[in-house]
Amino acid sequence: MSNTVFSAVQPSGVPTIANYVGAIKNWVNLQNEYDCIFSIADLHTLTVKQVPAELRARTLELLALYIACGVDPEKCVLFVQSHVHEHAELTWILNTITAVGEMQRMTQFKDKSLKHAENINMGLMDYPVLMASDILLYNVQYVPVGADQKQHLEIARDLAMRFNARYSDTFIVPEPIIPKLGARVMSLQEPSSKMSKSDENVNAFISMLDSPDDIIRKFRRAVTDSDSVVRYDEQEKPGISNLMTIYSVFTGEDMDAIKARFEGKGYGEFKQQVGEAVAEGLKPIQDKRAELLADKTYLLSILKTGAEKASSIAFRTLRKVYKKVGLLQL
Ligand code: ATP
Ligand code: LTN
Repeated sequence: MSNTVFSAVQPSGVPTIANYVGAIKNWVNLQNEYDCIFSIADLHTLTVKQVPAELRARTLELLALYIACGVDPEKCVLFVQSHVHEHAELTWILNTITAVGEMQRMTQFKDKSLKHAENINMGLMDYPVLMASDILLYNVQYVPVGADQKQHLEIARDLAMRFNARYSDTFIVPEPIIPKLGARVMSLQEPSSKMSKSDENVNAFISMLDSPDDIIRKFRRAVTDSDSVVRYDEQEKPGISNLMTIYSVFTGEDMDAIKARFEGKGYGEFKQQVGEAVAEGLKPIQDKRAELLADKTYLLSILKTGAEKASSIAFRTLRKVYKKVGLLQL
């Protein structure tokens, strides 16, 4: 049993509170108990068209955000996926045991193919195999992610088992850690779909960089039902339930306490309070991020150390894999 945790976020836009609540915030809680490796999945973002200079800038900005959220570079390995070439190499090997059909059935592939119909590239279809390689290279036991990544984790597990069965025991079969609260933060404008940083409607998400005024305004405009009782009910009241979840994550109050607090107060007051709690929670993160970004040398030094540590593990795993599949070693 390994004690290692791995996760990553793509530098594909400005992260939202959904990425924070569903992923990054939970990493912080794991770093004291586990050997944690957190990556910036830049290769994954290339599956959708990017502006090169922006991608480069966002990569460093995402590192600053990780640290500003409380991910400690002294405790965790932090690195950029493309700095460790073994990710792409293991992907090639795992591709040879992956069926085209199972990739075509992936929910994210189907969604993104509809959204980017002009650019349905091989990488988009192969996305889950690259993600499996990220995880399997590091002999990882746990992968903390939001609920939307569960299907990709299943693929990583299947590929680990398939490889082990075909070539003898090599990979640990990883398990997802999906938070009880906030695993699927919903859009503020359409509570039936997930909050996503690439939504065209900026009112649908709260970015980690939104100003207090924007945050409060977006929550005030959030789509809810026409009732006026603050009560958790995902089926009947998806909008309010989503706001309660966000409020709960940011204040630590449970659903019963929230319901009692807003008894008889109406939605206007509730939405205002959610906005204020989120704005207050994000302020120190935003300040810290700005401070970190002023020192690029420091950020790059973290990535250099991270790449070295990650490479030494990845190198050993890939060498073992190459040997098992029959590639001649020098
Ligand atoms: P994109 O819109 O570009 O596809 P995204 O917002 O879905 O991006 P990712 O970079 O794909 O974000 O995901 C980073 C992490 O955030 C993953 O662990 C993912 O599960 C989590 N996450 C993404 N969206 C949500 C959400 N709505 N609720 C909870 N967690 C989420
Ligand atoms: N596909 C993930 C990001 C990601 C990831 C990983 C998460 C890339 N590689 C490995 C966990 C483990 C996403 O959230 N979109």
